[in-house]
Amino acid sequence: MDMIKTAVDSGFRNDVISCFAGERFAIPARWLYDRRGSELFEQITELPEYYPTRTETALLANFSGDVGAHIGHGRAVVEFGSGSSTKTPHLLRAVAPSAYVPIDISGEFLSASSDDLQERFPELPIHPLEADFMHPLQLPDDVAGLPKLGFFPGSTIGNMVARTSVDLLRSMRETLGQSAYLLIGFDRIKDEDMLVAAYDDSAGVTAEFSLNLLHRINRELNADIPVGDFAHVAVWNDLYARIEIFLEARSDVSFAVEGHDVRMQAGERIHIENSHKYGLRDARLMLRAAGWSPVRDWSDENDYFSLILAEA
Ligand code: AVI
Repeated sequence: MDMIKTAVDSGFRNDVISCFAGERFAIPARWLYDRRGSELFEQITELPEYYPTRTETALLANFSGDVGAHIGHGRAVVEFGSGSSTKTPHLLRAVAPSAYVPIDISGEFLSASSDDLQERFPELPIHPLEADFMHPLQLPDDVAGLPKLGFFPGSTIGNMVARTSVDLLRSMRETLGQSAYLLIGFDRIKDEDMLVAAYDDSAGVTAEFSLNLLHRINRELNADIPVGDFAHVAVWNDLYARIEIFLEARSDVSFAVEGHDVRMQAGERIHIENSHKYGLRDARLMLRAAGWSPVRDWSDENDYFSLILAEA
C-alpha cells in the first residue's frame, strides 16, 4: 500500500502570527490536530458527554445496509478526513467497495489507520492520500474510472462556517465526479446543556485538547506562552447555532511568538473553534446549495445526529 503525499499547506506559522498581530484573536481549528491533538480527539470521542461519535457509529451499524441497497456495490469509497477510520468498517462491509481512498492531512495517523483497516479487509485495495481536502483533489489513478461514494462522517462539516461548508461540498463534488454519492454526518441542534457538556467534559479532556494548541505553538514556533494562565471556555451561540470554543487569559499575560511581543488582558479570549449544529432541513439546504441532491437520511430516535445520502 503506497501512500500518496500532496503538498500540505504549512500555514500554521502565518495563521498564528496573524492571530496575535490582528484585532481579533482567532486561530483556525485545523491546527488543533497535531499528533497529540489527534490523540486527544480520539479520547474525546469516547467520553460519556460526547454523544456524536457513538450515535453516528450506531447509525452506521444500523443503516449502512440501506445505503448499500440504495447505491449498489463496487464503488470506490473516498473518506474525507479519515482520522482513525473507526466507523468505516460498517460502511465498507455494506457497500462492498472496489477500492478505498482515505484522505487525511495527518500522514502519520493516516498510515497507522490504513494499516489497521488493511488487516481487517485484506482483499480491499487501499490508496491513502495525505492531502488537504478543502480544495478539489486528483484521486489516485487506480480509482479514476470507478464511480465514487464520498464519506464525510463525524459532523466535521460543523467545524466550518456556512460559506466554507458550501465551498467544501462543491469541491468534493468536483473531486468525486459524475454519478457520485456523498454520505455525510450532521450533528443536530439540541438542548444547550447537553451541547455545552459535550464540549466541556467533566474529565477535562476537551480542555486539554484546546490547550494543546498553545503547547503546539510553544513547541513548533519560537514561543513562551504561559499555558497555565489560560482556560478552555465553551459557549453556545444561538444566533449562529454553534458551540464556540475559546482560550481565555485568566490573568494579564505577556509572551513572545517568533519575536513578536503579545499582551493579553485577563478575560481576553482566543477563538479556536466553532462547531455548528443543524436542523435536518438546514443540512439538506446546504447540500443543495453546493449542487448535491439529498436522497435519503437516517437519524437516531432522539434526533441527536443525522446521516444524509446525497447524489451529485
Ligand atoms: C471534529 N469535530 C467534528 C469535533 C466537533 O465535535 O466539532 C471537534 C471537537 N472539538 C471539541 N470537541 C470535539
